[in-house]
Amino acid sequence: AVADTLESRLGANGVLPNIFGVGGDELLAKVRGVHVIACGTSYHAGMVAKYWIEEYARLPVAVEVASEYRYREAVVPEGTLFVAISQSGETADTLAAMRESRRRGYLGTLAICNVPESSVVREADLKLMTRAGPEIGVASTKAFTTQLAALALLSLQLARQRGLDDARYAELCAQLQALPHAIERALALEPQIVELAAHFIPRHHALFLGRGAQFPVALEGSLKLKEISYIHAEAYPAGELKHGPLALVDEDMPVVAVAPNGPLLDKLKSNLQEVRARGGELIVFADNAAPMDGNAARGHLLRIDAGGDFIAPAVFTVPLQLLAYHVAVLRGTDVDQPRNLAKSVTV
Ligand code: F1P
Repeated sequence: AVADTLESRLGANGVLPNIFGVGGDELLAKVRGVHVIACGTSYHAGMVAKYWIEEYARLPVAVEVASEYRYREAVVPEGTLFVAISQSGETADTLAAMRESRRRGYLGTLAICNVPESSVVREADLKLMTRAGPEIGVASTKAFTTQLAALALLSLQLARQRGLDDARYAELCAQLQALPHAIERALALEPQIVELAAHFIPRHHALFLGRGAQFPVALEGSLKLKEISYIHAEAYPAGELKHGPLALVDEDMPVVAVAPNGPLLDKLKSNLQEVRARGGELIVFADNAAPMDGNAARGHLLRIDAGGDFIAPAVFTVPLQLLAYHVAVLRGTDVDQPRNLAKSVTV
């Protein structure tokens, strides 16, 4: 699905022209800021995009759940692009937010969506379709990774227009080209993840930690666990631990951490140390290149080839999705049709 979403949109020299629709590149060139509006999993995809667009395109990005956005008087600076992300394109709050945005003076609207004939797509100025195919289950999985692929294309296009240097642009494009393979490698970790899933069976709660662009990935991992296994899970930026959640940590609390390589790794390791000191059971998904020696390696450590800093959030998502899936299978819940949830929330 991710390969399909990138196909015919990313060439050897970068993002291909007008993939957002006729006149799309011209409109994007005028963008001075971005508001992303979405619900659930799609909202988490938007949170990842905030890190990408702010870092590479140096544009301010606000991300908000659609159910709140439409009930407050948002300030819209000139040149702001409204981006709606929705798998179904029929989520009532997202659609209503997009309609509300029309009277708030945006530069234009962009829909990132999986269903071409949906209301959100029909009503948007620009569109970039994800090509996830039909989602069988209620909980979004490939919808999320394809949304990240689409948002990565948007981030690259904005970055290019905003003067990101050639070498970095080429390197980011190469990472994105390689994303489908990196996801395949992550999927191959399934046997190890089945073993890790067993640790959640007698448990009722779990904590997920991430930093930077991996914080939304931790949020998404915790949402998947809640949705399909009914285990209460919370996600925090790891630096927030000592501001409250650390009080929850004891030997009954599995703590899942996403540890990519990079400048935040040392900070994350000291956060993990705080968990360990309180007897929490650590399950760490760490990049192959991240030094996790000595104390850092204690607990359960699974190595992942993230394929680069840019695409790492999409790659780290996969083992967290697999973890939620296998915990749910072991608990005997219906992974495709979780209780109380609907695929498309249209009212
Ligand atoms: C938003 C969403 C999904 C979730 C569930 C309920 O849907 O929160 O992320 O998995 O299906 O709705 P959408 O706007 O992305 O279609």
